[in-house]
Amino acid sequence: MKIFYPEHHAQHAPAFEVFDGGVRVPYQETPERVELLLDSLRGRPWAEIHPGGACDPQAVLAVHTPEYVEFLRTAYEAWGREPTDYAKEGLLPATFAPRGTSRRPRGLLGRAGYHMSDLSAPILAGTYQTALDSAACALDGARALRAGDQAALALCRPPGHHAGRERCAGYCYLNNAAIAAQSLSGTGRVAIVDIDYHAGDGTQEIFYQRADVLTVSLHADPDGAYPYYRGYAGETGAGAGAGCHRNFPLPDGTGDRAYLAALDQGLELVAAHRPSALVVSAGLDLCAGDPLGTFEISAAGLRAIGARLGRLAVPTLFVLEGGYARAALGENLLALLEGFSA
Ligand code: SP5
Ligand code: ZN
Repeated sequence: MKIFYPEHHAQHAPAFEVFDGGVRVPYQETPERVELLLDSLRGRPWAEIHPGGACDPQAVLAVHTPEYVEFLRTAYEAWGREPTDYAKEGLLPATFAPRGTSRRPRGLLGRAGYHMSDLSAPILAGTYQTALDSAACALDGARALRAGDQAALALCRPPGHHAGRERCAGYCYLNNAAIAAQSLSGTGRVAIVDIDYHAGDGTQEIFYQRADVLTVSLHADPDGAYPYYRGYAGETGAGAGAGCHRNFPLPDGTGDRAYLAALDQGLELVAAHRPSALVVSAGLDLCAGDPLGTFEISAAGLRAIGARLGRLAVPTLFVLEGGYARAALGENLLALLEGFSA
């Protein structure tokens, strides 16, 4: 299996994020995550590890707006030129756009609050380039599928599934899985299955009106968990895409049995869609013990998830999303991939 990773991902390494209540905590989405995953893959006879290539800007613009990409590209430097009476870290606004506004402000902080929706996706010096490199890995994986590989893995960092068409959030800037799925949709129907603990709200938003890209997400019930505003069971697509999105909100404490039952329902929809490619938004934060999750999925559960995905017998691109339980990341990824290939 070809595995692509962004070689210089450590150039994006925010020092902190802000949790509810205003408490500044160490940033959870660390460079160490990808290093740990690479360590667990090295030495596996089936793992062909490659640094990712350069990003095709057109592939990014097929998913994100030019205004947003331009904002990501220029925001850090512009922030450096803003006068403040405190030392600057990354760009992180304190005011966010309300609904239904008439226009995007011209000033930097107004644009920042327009394109950001929480305090977990600051823009640092290396953020834009790293986000492009991360998306490039997903595109490299998509290319491997087009060339005939049955599976590929993109160890994307930063992750992507919370990034909307013109919005960063939840450690995500560019929606890697969506960019890969969009590129694969040029040659046939695509399905995205999102197993990250958090609802894939950005991916949902991007393909909500599309009939050719089916999106299915299993996640913590947004009534009580991040990202709160999307991921409800009643959201099933709109317009031409009516019926082409499905959410499976699951309660705290969800274990292997209940998870697999929901997954089986989701995968029935995938099979009925008859995709020519499958993209799996592979967050590992669904696993028991994850500091940001509340599910109790075991390594055996992950292996079973992988096996069910493999049974679809569709060329499959795994795209890393979340997963923060340092000690267990490697084991869990291997369980998912080995279950898939078994
Ligand atoms: C890609 C991804 O997994 N992004 C997730 C971003 C979640 N950000 C919200 C974190 C809320 C943390 N709440 C603390 C729970 C500690 N038990
Ligand atoms: Zn997550």
